[in-house]
Amino acid sequence: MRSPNPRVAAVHDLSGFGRASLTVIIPILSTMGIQVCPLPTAVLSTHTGGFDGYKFIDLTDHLEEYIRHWTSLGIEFDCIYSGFLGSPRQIDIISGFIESFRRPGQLVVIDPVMGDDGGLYSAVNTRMVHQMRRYIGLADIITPNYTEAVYLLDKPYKDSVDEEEIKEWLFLLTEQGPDIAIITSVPDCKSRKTTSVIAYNSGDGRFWKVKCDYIPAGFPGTGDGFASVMVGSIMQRDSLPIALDRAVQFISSAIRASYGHRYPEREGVLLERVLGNLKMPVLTCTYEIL
Ligand code: PXL
Repeated sequence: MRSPNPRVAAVHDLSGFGRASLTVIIPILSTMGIQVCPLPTAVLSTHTGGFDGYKFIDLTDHLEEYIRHWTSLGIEFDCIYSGFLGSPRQIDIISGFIESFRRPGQLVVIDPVMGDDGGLYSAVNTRMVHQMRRYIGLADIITPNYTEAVYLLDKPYKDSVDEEEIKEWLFLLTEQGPDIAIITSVPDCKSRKTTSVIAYNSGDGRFWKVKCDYIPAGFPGTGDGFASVMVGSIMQRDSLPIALDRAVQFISSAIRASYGHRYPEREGVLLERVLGNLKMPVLTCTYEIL
């Protein structure tokens, strides 16, 4: 007999300060009624976006034993959700984990966390980018931001991009294996005031778009928040466009709740103030079909 709540294996780092990765993912998914089982890839004193001298404890050498224990217990997961990985070797180890813990009806979501604003995070190197291109083939859903999509597809980074070009990129990403590709923070070529999330489901050939108001702030961890709401929403059996709307609306509300206060952006959004929104139904949807 299994406990009734959906269960997710969350393969991410734990950053002690700054609201990113597991400190964002666990509260969001727990609020959405999902049991989170962390498989920590690294422990950091802070995330790497804006703090100098952070302590980085790489857990690569411990992962296989950790996974062996889970195997011996026969634990089953309804979803495997992978994000920031601490070394290129972890990609091989976690690929093996996904293959051996696969079960029918399970969802595999890979957020290929590598960078933002045109560059790679300081803990990510080009070897990881190359491995990531292969790794995303194991996923049902991938959620790169615009910068990560550029790196995955080896495209030049531009400040704005045509919608038709993004559709082509999404198609190319799904050709690498995932059924659904979602690109976040897509800059709008017509307006500096909006960005978009654009998604493609290769199963039915449909493209979806949700526009977001652009707020001139760069809070780290919002990509983790977006992907977590997507995971929670899909596990609650929402459709793809509804899940996109819920995730965009949640992150927008978190940014708006934070932006009016004056504190360092590197501390992330004031998640604690908006978590309750996840309990409410989506009343207005803004998604478009492209
Ligand atoms: O939010 C993505 C992320 C995850 N993990 C670590 C990070 C970042 C972004 O900066 O530094 C350690």
